[in-house]
Amino acid sequence: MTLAKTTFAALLASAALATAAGACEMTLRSSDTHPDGYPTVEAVKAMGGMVEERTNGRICIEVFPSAQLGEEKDSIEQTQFGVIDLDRVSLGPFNNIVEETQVVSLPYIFRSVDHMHHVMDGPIGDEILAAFEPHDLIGLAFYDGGSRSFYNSEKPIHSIADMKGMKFRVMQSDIFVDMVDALGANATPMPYGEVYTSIQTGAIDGAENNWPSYDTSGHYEVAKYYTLDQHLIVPEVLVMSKLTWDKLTPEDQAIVRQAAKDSVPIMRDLWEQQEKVSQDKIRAAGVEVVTDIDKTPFIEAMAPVYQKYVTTDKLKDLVQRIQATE
Ligand code: GTR
Repeated sequence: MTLAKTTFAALLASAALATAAGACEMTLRSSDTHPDGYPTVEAVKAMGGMVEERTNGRICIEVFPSAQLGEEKDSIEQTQFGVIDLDRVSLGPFNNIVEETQVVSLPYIFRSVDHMHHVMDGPIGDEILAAFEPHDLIGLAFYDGGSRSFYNSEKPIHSIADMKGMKFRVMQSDIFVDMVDALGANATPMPYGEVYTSIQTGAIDGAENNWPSYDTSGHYEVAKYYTLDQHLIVPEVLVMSKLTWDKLTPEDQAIVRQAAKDSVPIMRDLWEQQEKVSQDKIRAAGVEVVTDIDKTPFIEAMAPVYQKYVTTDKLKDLVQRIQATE
């Protein structure tokens, strides 16, 4: 942990030096919905440090946090068009674009974050990264998004029965709409940036997310009941516009790809620290956290979602291989 922090600081320092020297021939603009300091934002900055160092300052990365370049669905389109060069996004908003991402966005597909790492760090992860290319995107690396659970402003949820009729925001993906329907609640897909106000005004009762997002979005201020049903472990991805990629020499492409891979352990280390910090902050703020939840009925309720989405032989095979991964 100390090593990663030291490396990270050194990378940022070398990036600052290269930038100060004004040597960047190409500056890649990278989008993230999260604020400065969030693990994904800092990981892409660290990647930028590596890219600058390894290209002798020719290629730089500038991270635009807090959805400055747009909400995720729009930022994906902008990246496909080459307006944005790099985009760090959850796989959720890709579900309606890149079919293979649906499988790793299914509720309870991963048994744990470790299981998700084993799958995404292996051949299945490589296949999914490659699946972006026909959609004008280059999949570079997977990041973490912890596990997502429901929170709301109304009451503590102890069972599926408690969810009946409640309104939850989900990411803009059909799978998550069906997931919430299967739990007897109503789903409203909407951009992340609209969730706080929508809970505050009562347009929705709540949403679902991991500890760091629940914290940094401020949603815990308006939705004070969090139930750790952990229905989703959705990996996150860093993609590059294929238009930008094609402007790079093969050598520079290799540098960018390797730097993205090298930013993953930094991201995981920062993530582990942030999860603890966010959890402590949220509990200290008086949020009621329900931990004694029986997940079995939640898992069983997902059968129709699997039936609806896992239809082709390709997707069935992917699900089987994920389940068979230790
Ligand atoms: C976060 C994720 C973001 C975004 C957000 C959301 O956990 O890191 O990329 O997808 O959730 O719910 O929109």
